[in-house]
Formats: sequence, C-alpha cells, structure tokens
Amino acid sequence: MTDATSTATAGADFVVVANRLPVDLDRLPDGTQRWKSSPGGLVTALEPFLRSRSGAWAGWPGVPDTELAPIADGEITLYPVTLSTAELTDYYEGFCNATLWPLYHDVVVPPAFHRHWWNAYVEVNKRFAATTAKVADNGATVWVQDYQLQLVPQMLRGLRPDLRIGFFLHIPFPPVELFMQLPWRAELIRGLLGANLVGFQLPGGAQNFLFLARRLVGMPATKSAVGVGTKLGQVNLGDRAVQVGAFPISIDAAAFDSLARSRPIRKRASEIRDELGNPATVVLGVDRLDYTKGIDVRLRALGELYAENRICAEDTVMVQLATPSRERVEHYQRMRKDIEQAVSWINGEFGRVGHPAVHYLHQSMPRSELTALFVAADVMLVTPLRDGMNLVAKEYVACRNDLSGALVLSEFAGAAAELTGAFLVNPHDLDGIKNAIEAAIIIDPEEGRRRMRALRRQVMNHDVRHWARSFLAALGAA
Ligand code: GDG
Repeated sequence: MTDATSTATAGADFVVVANRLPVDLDRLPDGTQRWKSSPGGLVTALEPFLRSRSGAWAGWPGVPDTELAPIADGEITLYPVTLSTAELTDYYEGFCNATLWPLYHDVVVPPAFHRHWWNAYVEVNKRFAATTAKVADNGATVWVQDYQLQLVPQMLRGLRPDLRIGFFLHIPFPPVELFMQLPWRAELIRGLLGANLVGFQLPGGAQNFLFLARRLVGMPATKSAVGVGTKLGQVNLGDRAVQVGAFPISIDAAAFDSLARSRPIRKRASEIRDELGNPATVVLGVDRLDYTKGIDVRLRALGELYAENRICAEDTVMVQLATPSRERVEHYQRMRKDIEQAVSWINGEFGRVGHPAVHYLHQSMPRSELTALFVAADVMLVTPLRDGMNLVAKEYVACRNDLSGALVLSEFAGAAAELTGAFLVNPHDLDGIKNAIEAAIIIDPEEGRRRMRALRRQVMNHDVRHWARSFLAALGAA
C-alpha cells in the first residue's frame, strides 16, 4: 500500500462508503505505523466491482485524531475519514452502539438518547458525505453501508445530485412502534430517502421502512409487496422515486468450502478434538461478544441439560469463542461478567480436572483456526435474540462438505429465512432450545445429511458475490 496523494484523482466511478476502511492503521510500540488489512466478506464481495472500474473506499482507519492522506491499495484508492477521540465516544460508542444498535435489535437493552451523541452523529455523517462528494466522478455509483451512516445518502444528494446512491443496512430495521421512540426519527428516514435504492436483509425490514416513510415523511409508498431481489417497493418523492428491497447478505462460500477441505485445516480440526479430550460431541458457539447474540441463553440451556443428565460433560464439550467487541460500552462490560460467571458455574458443577465442560475463549483468532473449529464441531449453536443475518451460521454450513454436523439456529436471525433445514429455535424458549440441542446431538446420521445437504444448497448457491451483484443490478436499474 502506498501514499496516493500524488495519484488520487477526483474521479472514482464506484465508491464504497463504510464506517471502517478495509485496512486498519496499526501503531507499533516503537511509534512507527503500518497498514494491516482486515479483509471481511464485504471486501471480497465488492473487490471485483472496485477493481473493474476506478474504485474508491471512504472510511475510518481505526485510529482517532489522525489525518491521513489517501492510500493506493492496488487499483483501489482508500480515503481515510478522520474521527476525533470525542467523536469516537459520542458518535460511535454513543449514538451508533448505545442508541441505534439496541433500538434496531428489538430494544434487547434500553437505548439511550442523548442530544450531544446525535449532534456528533450528524457531524460525522457530514464528513463522510463531504469526502465522498470530493472523490466521486460525475454520475458515479456510490454504495453507503450500514447504520452508522444513515444520513449520508441525503447529505450526499444535496452536494452531488448527479450521483447514483445505494444504501444497505446490515442490521435489522425495527418495527414502527420501536422506531418511533427515536427523537430524530424523521431525520433518519429523510437521510435514507436520499438514496436511489435502500436495501435491507429481509422483506420485513423493507416493509417497516416503507411504512415509516409514509408515516413520517408523508410520502405515498406503492407496490407494497416487497420481495427478495427484484420485487421492489417504492417511495414516491414527487420529483424522484426511491426503490426499497431485500437483499440477504452472504459469505464467500467457495473460499470457506475449499479451506475446510484442505489438508492443514482437517489436520488442525482433528488436533482440536484431541485437545478437547476426544468427546463424542463438540458443540460450538462463535460470536462477537454482544448482548444480541444470545450467548447467555445457550449457556443456560447447556447448563440445564448437564444438570438434568440429558448430556454429560465427558461426552459433550462446548467451545465458545467470544470475540472482544465494544469493550468501552457499559452494557458490554456487564454482559461479559454475566457470561463469564455462567461459564464458570457450569465448569464448577460439571467439569473435571483437565476437562472443563465449556472452553471459553475471549479473543480473536485467525480465519484458519476459526475454520478448523467449524470443521471440528458436531453441533453449531447460533441463538441470537435478534440478528440482521448472522454470517457464522452460513460459514459453518459452508465448512461441512461431508454433510455431517447440525445447526441450531434462532428464528430471530435473518439467516433463518434461508436456512430452514436447521433446528430452528425461539431464543426466549429455554425448553425449546434444550430440546433442539439434544435433538441435534442425537440426530440420525441420514436425517442429518439430508438437512445439511439442503442447507449447503442454499449457502453455496447464494454467496456474497450474488448478493453484491443483485444489489448493484437493482441500483443500476433504479
Ligand atoms: C453484522 C450484523 C450481519 C468472529 N470471530 C472471529 C471472526 N469472526 C467473524 C465471523 C463472521 C463475522 O466475524 C461476524 O459476522 P456476523 O454476521 O455473525 O455478525 P456481526 O458482526 O454482528 O455483523 C449481522 C453482518 O453484519 C453482515 O451483514 O450478518 O447480522 O449484526 O464472519 O466468522 N473472524 C475471525 N476471527 C475471530 O475470532 N477471523
């Protein structure tokens, strides 16, 4: 990666705008700094589009109070957007993650409403819009990502009416009764209506948005039957129309599939099983440590199953990877304590020396090790109280090329709409979860293969490139 100050031209014809850049600035203890790529699914999905045209990406580089020049990353130019430490507190940890995140996830915890957080959100959104306006070529396509940047479409349209603007929300869009709590509800809806196309994970989110647009902005919404992909709803704004639709995101399924088949990963998976004491059943959970993910729910279910002798810690061992997340936000600190207490209760009651029942890892691990865990696990538990999609569920399925393994999946994860071959559970129904975990453990192998075959057909045929292509095709037609 090189400094692109001299080469960057105001002429990108495809611009991605996201809270984070696909690279992180890493400051080393000796004071030097370097770029570390953080390739997520989004990068994989968008790379072909970014490279085939003259592509740009605007986002925060992960370190506050730092002005950085544009960076050339191959043919893509990255435009760092600066955030101050105060903005990180008020915009990111505050409005994004303590107001919008809980509000959009069914108020699983109460959202906090503070005017100074909102003001910071407006300011930061303005900065993202201004950066994008500077780098986009005449008539360029701009794709704005997620809840951190909901005002950008309108602000950008004000600065650059020539642009074709798409917006995609990665998290759920809440029902009207919840959204109406937000003091700045009309501003957010107007912000989103600056786009030509507003995309959601599920038709339900799109319907909620259409309803709110009609109610808060007073615009007629037509074609209210919102389907996935091509059947779009529409909000008419007089001089222009905004398309609204559902585009369920996915993963780089082929990459997971081939990594999971590779010899080193298969070898590592079998080592992991050895290290766990070769139990009959390995149960796995993989999540960002977040209160929406229902980690506590599944631990409670597992603990009760051990206590009732329906499973035993010699045969059934759980690994829970909880990746550190938003550690400065208060609710996250409290939840971490509760989860660690639950793990320690289970191990105290049911573990033996050298053989804990639950192996809990509060850390982030390399993609290869994560894939080996997916390969090693007989039963995958994905039990969020609410989740836009949940990529982990799809990643597990993509790693089960031998058709073994069972997925227990919350009905309230977006992925449940597609992964109907999973053991679907209501995460509020503890007995239902216990029954599903038990059924997944003792499933007849033929029935298990039948279910996994159906899951894999869905995931392998609807990957993240399919998602990006269908969104961009709809945006192109909007
Ligand atoms: C939001 C929405 C929606 C986790 N630990 C490690 C690691 N991971 C990876 C997983 C997966 C990703 O992080 C998590 O994605 P999810 O979809 O499960 O959840 P969110 O982070 O909440 O994502 C969600 C998503 O956006 C996309 O639209 O599905 O609903 O909430 O890919 O594998 N990866 C590595 N090490 C870890 O320790 N390498």
